[in-house]
This record gives sequence, C-alpha cells and structure tokens, in this order.
Amino acid sequence: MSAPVSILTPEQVAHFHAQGYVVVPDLLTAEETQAFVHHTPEGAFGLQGHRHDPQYRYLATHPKAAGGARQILQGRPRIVQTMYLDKPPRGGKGIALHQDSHYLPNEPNTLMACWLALSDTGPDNGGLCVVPGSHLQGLRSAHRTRNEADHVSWVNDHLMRDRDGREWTQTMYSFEIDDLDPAEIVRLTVPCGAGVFFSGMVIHGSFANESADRPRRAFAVHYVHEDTWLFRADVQETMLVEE
Ligand SMILES: O=C(O)CCC(=O)C(=O)O
Repeated sequence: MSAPVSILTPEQVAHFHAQGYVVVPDLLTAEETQAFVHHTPEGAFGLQGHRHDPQYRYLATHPKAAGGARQILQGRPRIVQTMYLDKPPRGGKGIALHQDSHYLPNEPNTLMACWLALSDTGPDNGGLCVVPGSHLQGLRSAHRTRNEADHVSWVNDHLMRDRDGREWTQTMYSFEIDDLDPAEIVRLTVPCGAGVFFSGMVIHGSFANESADRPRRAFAVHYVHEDTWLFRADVQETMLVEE
C-alpha cells in the first residue's frame, strides 16, 4: 500500500498540536465552494448530510479535508457529523464559545474538525474564533449561553451508550465556557476555500454576523480516529473514509 499523500506541512501539523488549530489556505477551489453553495439539498438530514447528500459527502471526504485529518490523527478518519453553517448578514447568530468534546464525548479522545470557509470570513461577518492553546487545559466547565443576541440557545436530551451496551440519557445545551477572558479570543480571518483544522478540545465558536451584506458560509466536518468510541448513540454509526 502506498503512503498517504501529505496535505499539511510538518510546520502546520506542529502548529495544530501546539495551538489546537491551524489555518490552511487553498483547500477548495472556487468551483468546489460554488458547487456546494448553489446546490439545493433534498430534505432535512440533521448532522448526517454526508449520508444523504452528494455535495455534503464530497466535502466531508475531500482529499484535502480528510487527508489533513488523516495526517493529524495518524490513522484513518471516521466522519462523525457534518454541518453547513450559513450565517446571514445583519445579525445571523453564531455558536457560543465551547469545546466540541462537551457535545461529542469520545474515548480515546481524538475528536477534531475541518472547518471549510465557503465565503470570505473574518471578524466583521461572524468568522470563526479560537482560544489558542486551550486544548491543553482539559475540559472546562460551561453554562447554557446567555448572550442570545450573538448565539443560538437550546437544550436537548441525548441517548448515550458505552462499549458494554449500557445506556443513559445526558442533557446537553448550547455550551458556553465559564469565565472566559475575552482577551484570550482570537478572531480568525479565513478566505473562501481556506480551512481550519481544530482539536475537539480547543475552545472555539463565533459571534453574530454584523455585516450589512457579507454572508458567512462554512462547512464543518468532525472526525475521530477509526478506533475511537463515541458515547452519543445518534452518531455511533460513523462513516469510515477510505484511502
Ligand atoms: O462556525 C462556527 O461558528 C462554529 C463552528 C463550530 O462550533 C464547529 O464546527 O464545531
């Protein structure tokens, strides 16, 4: 079997491990971003669009997204979930600053994301924010977001299941990390076609899109290493990315 192609430089992989994220230019062509933005998904499929919609699957299995994940995970990635995050101008809300491992507990913890910009994104239109280095500080305590001008707010009960088949219910809500110092938050500028690989432990999220006319469009795919157990029953049937 031939060695997998390198998508990320050693410096980019090192940045991911040191800071919890890395911004990578030119993951998608203009044709690829436009093909996604202009397609019409048939039906609603929650977090499992990659199973139903060819465009979702195309991005989730894209050699540069899944290939970068393969390098970081040092093994074959499984797709856990996919999300199209289309935040309209004039107040489209963001996701409060959180760690993905709150939403997707997994063991051993290998959760990571590839977040692909499908429009030019930055501080003025609700671009992605990160807290560099926060992935090294463990899972922080969190509350349900109170800033409803900037953030969507919700509560859900989830069925959980361990490796031995034991089941329980866990209440999840729109987590926001407790006592976050705003000075720690870095607001990234990520042009259309570029992407961000980030750890499931790094604190990240975004604020409302306050621009007058600049939509903030992104596609996020969450991966785990193929040997990882996910505790949430609704995402346990992951999709293995073939070589
Ligand atoms: O795009 C955003 O605003 C946040 C995305 C996010 O939280 C994620 O992909 O895990």
